[in-house]
Amino acid sequence: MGTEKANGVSKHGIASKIPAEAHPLSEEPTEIASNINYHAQFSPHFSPLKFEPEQAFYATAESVRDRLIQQWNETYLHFHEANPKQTYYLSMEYLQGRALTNAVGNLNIQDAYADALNKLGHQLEEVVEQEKDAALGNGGLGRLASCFLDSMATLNLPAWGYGLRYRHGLFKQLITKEGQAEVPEDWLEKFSPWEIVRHDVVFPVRFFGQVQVNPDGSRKWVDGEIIQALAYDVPIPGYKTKNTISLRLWEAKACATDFDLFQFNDGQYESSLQIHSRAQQICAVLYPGDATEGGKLLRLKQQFFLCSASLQDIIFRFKERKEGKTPLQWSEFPSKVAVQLNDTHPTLAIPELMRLLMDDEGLGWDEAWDVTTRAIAYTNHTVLPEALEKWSQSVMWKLLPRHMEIITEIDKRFVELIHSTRPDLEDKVNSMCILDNNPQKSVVCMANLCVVTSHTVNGVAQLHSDILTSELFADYVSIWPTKFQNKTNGITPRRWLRFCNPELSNIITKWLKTDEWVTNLDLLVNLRKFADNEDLQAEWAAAKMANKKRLAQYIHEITGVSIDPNSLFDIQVKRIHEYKRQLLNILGAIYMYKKLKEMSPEERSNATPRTIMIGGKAFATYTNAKRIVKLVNDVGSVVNTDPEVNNYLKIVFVPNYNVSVAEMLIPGSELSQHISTAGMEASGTSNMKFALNGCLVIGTLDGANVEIREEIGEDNFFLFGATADEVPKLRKDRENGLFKPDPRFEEAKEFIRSGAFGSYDYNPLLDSLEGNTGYGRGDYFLVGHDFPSYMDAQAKVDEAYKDQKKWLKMSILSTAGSGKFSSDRTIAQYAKEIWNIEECPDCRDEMI
Ligand code: B1N
Repeated sequence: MGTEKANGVSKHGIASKIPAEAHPLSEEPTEIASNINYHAQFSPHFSPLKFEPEQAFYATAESVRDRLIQQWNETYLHFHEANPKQTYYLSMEYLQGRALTNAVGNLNIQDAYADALNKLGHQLEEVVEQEKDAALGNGGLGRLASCFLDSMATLNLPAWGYGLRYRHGLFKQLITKEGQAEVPEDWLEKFSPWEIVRHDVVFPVRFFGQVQVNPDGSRKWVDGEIIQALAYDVPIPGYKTKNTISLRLWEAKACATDFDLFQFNDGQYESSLQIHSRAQQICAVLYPGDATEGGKLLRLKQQFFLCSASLQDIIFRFKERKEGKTPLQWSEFPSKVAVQLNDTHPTLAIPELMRLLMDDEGLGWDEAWDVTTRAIAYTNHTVLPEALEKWSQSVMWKLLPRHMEIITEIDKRFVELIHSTRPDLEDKVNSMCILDNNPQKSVVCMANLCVVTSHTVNGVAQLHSDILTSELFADYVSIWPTKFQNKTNGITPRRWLRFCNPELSNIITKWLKTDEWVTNLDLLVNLRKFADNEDLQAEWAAAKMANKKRLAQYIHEITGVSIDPNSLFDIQVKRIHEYKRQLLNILGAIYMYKKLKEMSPEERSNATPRTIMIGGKAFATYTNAKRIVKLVNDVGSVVNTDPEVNNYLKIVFVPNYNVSVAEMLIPGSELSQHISTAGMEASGTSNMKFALNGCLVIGTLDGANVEIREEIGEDNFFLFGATADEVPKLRKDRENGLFKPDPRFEEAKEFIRSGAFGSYDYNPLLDSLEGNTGYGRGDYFLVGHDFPSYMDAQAKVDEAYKDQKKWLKMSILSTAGSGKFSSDRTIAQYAKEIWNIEECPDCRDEMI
């Protein structure tokens, strides 16, 4: 920043490396306080008579935002001049959560802002609580995108995110007597202080219309309806670096000239504004319900809107940076641009790039295909068949006729390639090609389009990537053996340890004698040698206890349930889904409850007291998931008010699980459950967050659990359940009536049937565990098979917890072994092995 230039830059114009800590902030807290005051007075959102925590939040955020904008502008200019190859991450989801703690933490100005707020009569901790979560995502996939942005910025990479500016993010979950209720979320109710509207960045996005064939044979997409994409930029600061990148979110707007003044003056108010209303629908909600045809069309429009606006912007920038320099060579595009597709949701980037290159820029097919295939890469996040996107061909022809021509041509050429080079794959063509022309279906298989086009396809954990290459995409591997990679997911250590758990962070810094672990998480391994040290263990236990108390207070405020900070805090938080098996957790809890009831008071006094917390949202139309939410709540109501056992067991449903709630729960956790049916959870990322915070994991060999167990040591992981290779045979056995349920499993189900938890009809849920065939029936998720080994593993947990010294050692080893799971490692691998981009720090002056 300007004030540091004089002492930060040597006479060669190269930055002298001033340690960031040496210059936390040039201004005095009084200067900052007056800046916050300035915003409180001159950003006229509130009455000047009030300066309550909410106003203090907005004024503080605006003050911090000014700094971000300055760095962000400088970063943009720097990239513009240096013109390095840049990555564009396309994602329909970002789960950013709150931004203030992260911003002041990354800029290393938290102490100065805390002091300044003090002078104004406020506490930073209280002020940050005023911020609403930006929840523009559903779960792991969206949160991963947000962690990636933090790492891209921190690693000084030239990289940007593109997404949509949903007016309403993920719904808010209320728990009523009937179970989950959804209410709309409203993060923009007042406004977001972090976004900058860019009236100078607007692109037209067309829908519907037809293809016009020109006399020279070239084609053009015409007519239909044009909606404007308007950019909102959210600056993303790196940790202790000046590099501040952009998350560009598109909003849909009608053109001002589309307003039919004649109709309006004629009294036809609604029809005169129709196009405005259609534009507003596009970004109205994250994931519009897709049960209806209208809902499906809207989701497809959203996807195309993101892809078209982003690619026009990328091409604009490619041209802008070339201006006045060498002549434009499209073959150079892939050496300046890497596009990463976050799952298949932005697949339409493929035909849209082809269209822009051919129809607008005049490239031939071969040239356009060469550019597209060298620029685009695809990450797969799931092997669940219902999540593999397939779009109706007829809907696509209507909405995107030119793109369907292009997809048809890609498909035709791919089929020809197989015919001409791989006759051995002839019988696989139908499952490998892009257009499924089976008249009953007639769909476009988006994953196949991604695999055929992308230069690289990756899975998100080793086991998942192995399943991709040996099963889902096995046939493509034989054509393109080097196309497939693994990139094990990661999480940002800033948000998920340094900022959410300052108590533990300070201990780590003290024992490692450095805070470099925040950007080099592998250093945590050096904690191993202190794992038996009693002083460290005592400090570790005290930090955990402080976090547990804070969590207990939160749970009491939110649910009215008192929980004992001396009990084992056992947490499972994630989207509610049958494959994630919250049902296994609650059945286990029911079994524990029943056994506790049957014990004598004497026997009971030997039990390990446990508080089981379960949280997560069920998709609004996913009936069985909602039944699970209801069951957990009903079981909790009975257990928590049962005076015979409630000193030994509490069961709490944590409502409205989101990023901010996670930041409270994870530091206070001791055991966390990652218990999906093996082979079904692509990676999981909360498993990494819990392990990093010294929480032990009970889990199956699924997703990233496999690697977590490898890293932290098998003695420090409570393993149970079938392996992924065993699953198909176990399902077959079940179909053939060969499954013999464990009596404990039968007992737990019977207890629910007996009405012990109320009169709600749980039979449909219990029935999903019975019978012998079918997805969603016949215990497809193998809850029954894994139940006995799960209960055995839980018994080991109870035993281990009794030996606190041993437990603390395991906890320390868990943190020590989590270095691999930094998203800095993941992003560095993407940068080197997929994107071929390099760090590009702005060395002209130092940030701090
Ligand atoms: O992506 C995460 C993984 O850690 C999880 O294991 C995986 O389940 C998750 C359709 C998805 N896969 N697919 C989705 C999200 C939204 C949607 O509309 C699918 N989410 C995942 C990060 O790799």
